Amino acid sequence: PRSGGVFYERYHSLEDIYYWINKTKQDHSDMVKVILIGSSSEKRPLYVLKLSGRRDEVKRAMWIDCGIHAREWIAPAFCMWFVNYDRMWRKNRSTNKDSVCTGADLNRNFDANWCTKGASDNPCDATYCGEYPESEPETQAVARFLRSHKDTVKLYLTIHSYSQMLLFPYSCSYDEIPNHNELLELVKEASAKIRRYYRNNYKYGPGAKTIYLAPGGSDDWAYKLGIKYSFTFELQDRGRYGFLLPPSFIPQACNEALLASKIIALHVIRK
Ligand code: ING
Ligand code: ZN
Repeated sequence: PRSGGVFYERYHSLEDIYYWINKTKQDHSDMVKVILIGSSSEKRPLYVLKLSGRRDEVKRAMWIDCGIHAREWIAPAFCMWFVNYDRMWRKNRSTNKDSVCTGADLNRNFDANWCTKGASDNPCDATYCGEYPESEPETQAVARFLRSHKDTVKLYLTIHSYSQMLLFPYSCSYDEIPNHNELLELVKEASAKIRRYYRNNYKYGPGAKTIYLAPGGSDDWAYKLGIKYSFTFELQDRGRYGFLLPPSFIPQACNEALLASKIIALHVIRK
């Protein structure tokens, strides 16, 4: 049981629903297609929203129509509710005051150029930065622990998926870190070894340039805390399965990350 916000708890005019269809298509262009299948007797367009997890490849489908009978208002409300129900959750589950939307993006909630370009201050967005830096209990727990162990922790790794990348600071700005070349050499070597041993390609480089500008991330924060070896690994794959990586891929994905971890850890030990 879930609510997508007040919008989904109301009945809407046809005009609003057309607007919503268009917005949904734009916000989720990888999963939602809009198909015009005809027009009503009053010449208004009839649309199908085609939802698919994996880019379009249709094997088995399910049809839902809502509102064949005009006075049954709850029916179209359900169709919108259904489309909005999204199991691909990213954020934590905190409740936001002044908003019905749930969660903050923990990887935008750290104190590293917090909530600047690349994060959102809207609680309904996937990259919502939270109310203030470390406003979230999960962020705070990690930050507190690392602060109290910052002299012993020499290497920080944070693991995400997907896209196959080995990243290092900064993501929160285009500035180069003082030991840029050293970290670049490390991820370059790791990427080359992964290619050789596992025949798989990993991109590498500073976050902002390699993936996108993203303030408030944990690796940038750890770096600024003084941990000079700080990395984000983006594991398999490159988009074929995306977040829904089949279990049969687990061994190779983990071995690739293990190889990269070893190379980096060995370097840190020898320093
Ligand atoms: N990617 C990261 C994200 O939080 C990132 C990219 C890396 C941001 C390092 C900030 C710092 O957007 C995923 N897949 O979550
Ligand atoms: Zn992530």
